[in-house]
Amino acid sequence: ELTAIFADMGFSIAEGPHIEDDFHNFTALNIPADHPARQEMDTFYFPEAENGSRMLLRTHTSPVQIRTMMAQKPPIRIIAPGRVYRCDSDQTHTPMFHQIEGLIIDEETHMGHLKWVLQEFCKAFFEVPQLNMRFRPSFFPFTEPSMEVDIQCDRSRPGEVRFGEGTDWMEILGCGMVHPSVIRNCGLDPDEYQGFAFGMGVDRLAMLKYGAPDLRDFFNSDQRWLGHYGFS
Ligand code: 2NM
Repeated sequence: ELTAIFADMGFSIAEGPHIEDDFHNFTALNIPADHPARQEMDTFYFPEAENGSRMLLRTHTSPVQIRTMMAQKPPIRIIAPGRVYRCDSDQTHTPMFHQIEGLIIDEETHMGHLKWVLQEFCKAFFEVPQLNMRFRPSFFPFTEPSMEVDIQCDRSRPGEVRFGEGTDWMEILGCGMVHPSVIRNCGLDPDEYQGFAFGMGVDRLAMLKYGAPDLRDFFNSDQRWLGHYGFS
């Protein structure tokens, strides 16, 4: 459903390996050596190879974007959906979950394009004709500037969230202009090319849209739960 919305907007679907190396998952993305995301605590590492390097389970789908930028020249317009892995388990985190990340790189792609793409996406996904969005300044090592996006919603009714109305806000995704260092790390000239990227948690979005309280239930295969949420 999510991928189809972006495919209809002209994005190509891109995929990549789930077992990645340090360069594609961290280094190329401008994530410094001492960044907490690199630590054993958050990342599933494989045993060390003879040359000292360690493969890992990708912690986001960004390595797919890196591989695409290294393999082809702009214009690039891709959407990368898929499984990602982090050592985390509680009501809102599972050790395997799904992300979808978009990337557009061209000569003059700017934040106005980013806002339009995300607005069109939100209207399609939440099935409303209009909805207010809020772009809050944030930080990611791989984008500058970076933003988190909230959408307008109404939480005043017990056990129900309505999107596109009301005075509450819900955070749904992160985005930004791709950092010049990331573009350079992929062998492209940041003075020639620029663009934006965004990412969101598919399972978390499903939780919000369908009002399921515990993310772990998505992977328990309980027929009663699947039937209740209309997945049977
Ligand atoms: C996010 C938020 C902001 C992102 C950046 C890239 C790349 F490879 F182009 F640098 N891919 N995805 C990105 C940017 C992902 O997820 C919350």
